[in-house]
Amino acid sequence: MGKRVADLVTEVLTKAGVRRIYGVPGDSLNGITDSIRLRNDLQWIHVRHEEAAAFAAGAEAHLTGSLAVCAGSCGPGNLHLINGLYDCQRSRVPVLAIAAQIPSAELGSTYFQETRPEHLFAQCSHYCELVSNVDQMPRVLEIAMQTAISKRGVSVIALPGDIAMKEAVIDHPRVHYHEPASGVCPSEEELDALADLLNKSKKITIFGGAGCAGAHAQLIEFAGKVQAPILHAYRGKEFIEYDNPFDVGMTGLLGFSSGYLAMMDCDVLVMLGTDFPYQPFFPKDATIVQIDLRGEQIGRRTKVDLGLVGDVKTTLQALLPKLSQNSHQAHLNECVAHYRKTRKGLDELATGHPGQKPIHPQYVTRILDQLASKDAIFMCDVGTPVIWAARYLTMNGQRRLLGSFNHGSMANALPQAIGAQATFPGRQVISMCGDGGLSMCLGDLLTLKQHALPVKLIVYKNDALAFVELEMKSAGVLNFTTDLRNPDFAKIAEGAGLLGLKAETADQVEPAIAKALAYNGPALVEVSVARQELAMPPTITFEQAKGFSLFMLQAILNGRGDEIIDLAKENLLR
Ligand SMILES: Cc1cc2nc3c(=O)[nH]c(=O)nc-3n(C[C@H](O)[C@H](O)[C@H](O)COP(=O)(O)OP(=O)(O)OC[C@H]3O[C@@H](n4cnc5c(N)ncnc54)[C@H](O)[C@@H]3O)c2cc1C
Ligand SMILES: Cc1ncc(C[n+]2csc(CCOP(=O)(O)OP(=O)(O)O)c2C)c(N)n1
Repeated sequence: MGKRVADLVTEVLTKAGVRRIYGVPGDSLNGITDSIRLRNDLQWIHVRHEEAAAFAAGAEAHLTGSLAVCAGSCGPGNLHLINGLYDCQRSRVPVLAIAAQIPSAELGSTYFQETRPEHLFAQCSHYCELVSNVDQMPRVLEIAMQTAISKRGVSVIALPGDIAMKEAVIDHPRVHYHEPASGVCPSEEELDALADLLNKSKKITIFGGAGCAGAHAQLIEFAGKVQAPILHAYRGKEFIEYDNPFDVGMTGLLGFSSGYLAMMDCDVLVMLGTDFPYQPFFPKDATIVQIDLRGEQIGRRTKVDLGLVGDVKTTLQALLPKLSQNSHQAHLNECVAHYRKTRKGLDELATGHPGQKPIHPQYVTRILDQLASKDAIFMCDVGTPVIWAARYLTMNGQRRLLGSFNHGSMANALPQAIGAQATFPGRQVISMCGDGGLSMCLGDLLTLKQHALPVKLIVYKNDALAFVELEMKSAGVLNFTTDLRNPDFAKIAEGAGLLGLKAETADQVEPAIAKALAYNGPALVEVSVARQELAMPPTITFEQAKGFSLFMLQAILNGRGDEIIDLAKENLLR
């Protein structure tokens, strides 16, 4: 027998630069895993839950910009991929999922484990096709890969196990892949209109997002020319915040008041490559310009007065020569001064003294930030770790920061770390885990040991689903269903073959994190942090304030006044 379809799949993938596939095996995947066994240029990363495989592939794709691959066996095996693939699709990272399918002759008979991947994955992919005939290969695979790469998102091929084992008809790759590198620029007339607007405006604010990746120099030059403060949406933090004298932080519920002020108090807001989703944080009266690579993004979140299709770097390069130097500095100075004040206030919360318990999570993150290497890759779980990462991690152009920012799924940080560490074995990879988040994907601690991935996990143990508690409080709802009776995570880590450490008082934080970071292998540090640490939004609206007092009233009426006193102690009386 000549080359099998499965061998053709692995050959096409490796020729396109794919070096590993994350997944869990199963008989419908036997062709693929057997083909990997016969190669020495493709690694199988065996995770313990397929969702972790999809998150791991997403992290690899995010960090490298290149196609990454995950796989699941038929039915439940590939169903488990779905949540992670949603995350990849919403983060716009190129990922191919191989969803193995039941034997092709059984399709349509409600056979054992039968599902319809073409339907199931339709919403979280740009392309999803069943391979029902060997003649379709490698074309369907290549279309899937090309679509994931050029549309930046997920493609799925549903591959019946029997077809993977059949002899391939065409036995060689047909397409040479390269990363899209074309510059997209608005027309001359559009740039002139934008330059006219900016040249006659005094109070301009720039709101940048992940689309500013690779355009740092142009962004800084632009801000200097128009004398504008720069605030960022969360996914833009790693690309915008560093070496940036115009930085005024973030806006949104977990942003800073300085970001909020810069956004609300401008005449012209220039959105650059951001899809920041929260409408109430956009100004109502300002003239709004939006520049995005994808035309369909324009006007999605706010009214837009001038929408231009272009990539940030090319557009700014073409725009800059058309701009005159703005001589009005008051707005910029005011916003930057406000930012300094806000930053100082935030830094004052990041304190710890010997014997102090519970530990402030801000302090933990500050220490982590100080001890982590210059090119560390951080992941933060959805939960309060997103707040601490946004406020206390310092980016520098080399460090990276990943989360499930657009999809907002819990339990992302450990699986994303698997992908990051497998791809960059020599870099420090650090997961900031919630206790709820970690316990949701606990099985994949074992993957760290199995693949010798020296990931460092910092567990913010607050014995609660604390982020939900904050949401409940501001909505005026009493906390319920949010308690966690936690295990000893350090002992669990030890049992799984990791180094397990604990910090129960503030003075134990630094030595424990330092020891974990220096350890030559995977390590977990369980830190007992305050449960009631309030993460105040940048400005409290009347509705939120009302909700908070309502909560207090409810708590007191329900005989839980002690909780209010705790809240006050931890936040107001510090
Ligand atoms: C619990 C929780 C709370 C959160 N709270 C906040 C908050 O308070 N504040 C906040 O900011 N975020 C918050 N987030 C994150 C938020 O949900 C969004 O993920 C984030 O704001 C989006 O960031 P972004 O616009 O940079 O990235 P994206 O949403 O990825 O948008 C990037 C945009 O850039 C475009 N683009 C890509 N490449 C280019 C290019 N080369 N040139 C031009 N355009 C390009 C894309 O088409 C897209 O429109 C929170 C997330 C969670 C989970
Ligand atoms: C898969 C999933 N389930 C539920 C939620 C809703 N949710 C958002 S944050 C959160 C709590 C996270 O708790 P934990 O990981 O312990 O972090 P903490 O906020 O306590 O620091 C929950 C339940 C979600 N976003 N994703």
